Amino acid sequence: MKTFQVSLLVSACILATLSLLADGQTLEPKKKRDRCDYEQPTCGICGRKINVTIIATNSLQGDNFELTVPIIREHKRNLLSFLQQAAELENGFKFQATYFANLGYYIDSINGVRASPENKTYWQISSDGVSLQCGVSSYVPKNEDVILFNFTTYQNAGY
Ligand code: B12
Repeated sequence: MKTFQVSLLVSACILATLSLLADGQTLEPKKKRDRCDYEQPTCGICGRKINVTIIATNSLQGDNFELTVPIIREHKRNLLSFLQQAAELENGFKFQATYFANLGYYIDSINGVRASPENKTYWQISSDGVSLQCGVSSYVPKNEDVILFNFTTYQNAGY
C-alpha cells in the first residue's frame, strides 16, 4: 500500500513538471541575453583546470613597465577571476575596477596607472593580438591563453 502511495506521489510530481514545461515555462528565471552572456560559465567553480598568462604593459605614461604573471591550473572561469588570482600572487599586480550594470567590471587602473576620459586612455584587453569583444566579467579564457592588458589611447576611435 505504501509503495502504491509513493509511486502515486512521484507520478504527480512528474506530471506537474511536464505540464509546466508544456506551457513553455522553464524552471530557470528568464534573463536578457547577449553575445557576452553566452560565454559565462553556468557554475561557480567549474571547468577543468587551465593555465592562463596575464601580461600588463604600460609604455604610455609615468614609469613604464611590463609584468607577466602565469596563473597555473586554475578552474576555468571569467577573466576577472584570473586577474584576482594575479593580484593575490607575490609578484602579481594591483588593479582597480568599476562595476557597470549589464556589462560587469571595467578595469580602471593597473599598478596605479589609471585610465582617463580626459586623456582618452584606457587598459585595452586582447588575446592573440585580437581585441576582446567582451569585458573581464564575461570573457572566459581558453587553456594556454595569453591575455594582454595594454595601456593605450582611444584618441583615434572617435569617442
Ligand atoms: C565608448 C566605448 C568604450 C570607450 C569608453 C571611453 C569613454 N570614457 O567614453 C573605451 C574605448 C575606453 C572602451 C573600452 C572597452 N570596451 Co567599450 N564601448 C564603448 C561603446 C562604443 C559606447 C559606451 C558609451 O559611451 N555608452 C553611453 C554612456 C552614456 O553610457 P555609460 O554606461 O556611461 O558608458 C560607459 C560604459 O559603457 C563604460 N564602458 C565602455 N566600454 C566598456 C566595457 C566594459 C566591459 C565595461 C564594464 C564598461 C565599459 O564606459 C562608458 C563611458 O564611461 C560601447 C558600445 C555601445 N554602443 O554601448 C562599447 C562596449 C561597452 N565596450 C565593450 C568592450 C568589450 C570594451 C573593452 C573590453 C574592449 C577591449 N578589448 O579592451 C574595453 C574595456 C576594457 C577595460 N579596461 O575593462 C563592449 C562590452 C561587451 C560586454 N558585454 O562585455 C561594448 C558593448 C562594445 C561591443 N563589443 O559590443 N569602450
